[in-house]
Amino acid sequence: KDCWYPKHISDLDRCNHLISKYEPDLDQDHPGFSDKQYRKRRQMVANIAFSYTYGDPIPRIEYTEDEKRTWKAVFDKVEDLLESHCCKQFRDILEILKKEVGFCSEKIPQLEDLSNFLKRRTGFSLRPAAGLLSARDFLASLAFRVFQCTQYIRHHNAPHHSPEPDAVHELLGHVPMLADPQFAQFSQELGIASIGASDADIEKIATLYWFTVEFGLCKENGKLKAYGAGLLSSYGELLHALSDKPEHKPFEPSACAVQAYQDQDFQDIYFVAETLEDCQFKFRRWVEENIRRPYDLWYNPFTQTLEVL
Ligand code: H2B
Ligand code: FE
Repeated sequence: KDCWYPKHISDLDRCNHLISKYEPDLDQDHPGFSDKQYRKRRQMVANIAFSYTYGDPIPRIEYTEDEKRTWKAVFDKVEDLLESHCCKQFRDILEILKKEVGFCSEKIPQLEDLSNFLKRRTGFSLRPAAGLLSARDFLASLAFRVFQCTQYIRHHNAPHHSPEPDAVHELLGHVPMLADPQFAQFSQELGIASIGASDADIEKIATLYWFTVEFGLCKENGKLKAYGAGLLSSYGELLHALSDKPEHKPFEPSACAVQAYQDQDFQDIYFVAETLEDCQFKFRRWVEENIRRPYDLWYNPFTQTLEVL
């Protein structure tokens, strides 16, 4: 049977299905569970995402002192590891973000400003998301070069770990990488591969996303570096990932797509790409050989529409 998928970028207004997992209202282990004020704030920020529709400017948030301290704590720590642990693409774009958008540890950047930055760099844009989205909705948005981005900040009692995505992770980890043209193309291809895919194939593409975009490592002059956003926004896991504690496997899509993983703690396994280009080419070949669809899709950037060929 044919399943619905977004055809035009504005159809992403319907791609906002949340997965209820690790939310402060529901999970007793969440650091914000017993903090009424935090939960109220989360609700307020979530409402911005719920009422957002395509084309709106993203409302600005006045972040609290607690939230700003959390951002600074993570930003400063990651910056200490920038040269030794982070890939060149990330390092270069962080410089540009500092110059052009005033990216710094002292203030939390606004989604609207970063979205405008990305539009000029790679045509990516951001739209606010209320929390963890279903893999299908999240991946579909990437096909339109749209990144669904949370806007709330993790609880200040646990600045260095968040079980759910938050704005620190998205803005520090994902946004710089999406400003790299080749990485932006790879991200969109992950998205296009997911359109109309079976649930089983979505699972595989989400797993590939996990071990690349979230937790990918690559080589640089013979040394390991991180390019995954889950690492680039976490001092602790950056250290862990490049240490000799976890297992490092060469990136190979067919093995990676079925690798079991958990989202509670540091990963035990990381996949290492020769280069980001190599990762993209291997993924592209894997899609051609493994994802079967009765039609071919092309994204028309002039009309921002997915067209059946
Ligand atoms: N939702 C949100 N809001 N941010 C993410 O980074 C995210 C998501 N990642 N949903 C997705 C799931 C990813 O883990 C894969 C595609 O399942
Ligand atoms: Fe992420």
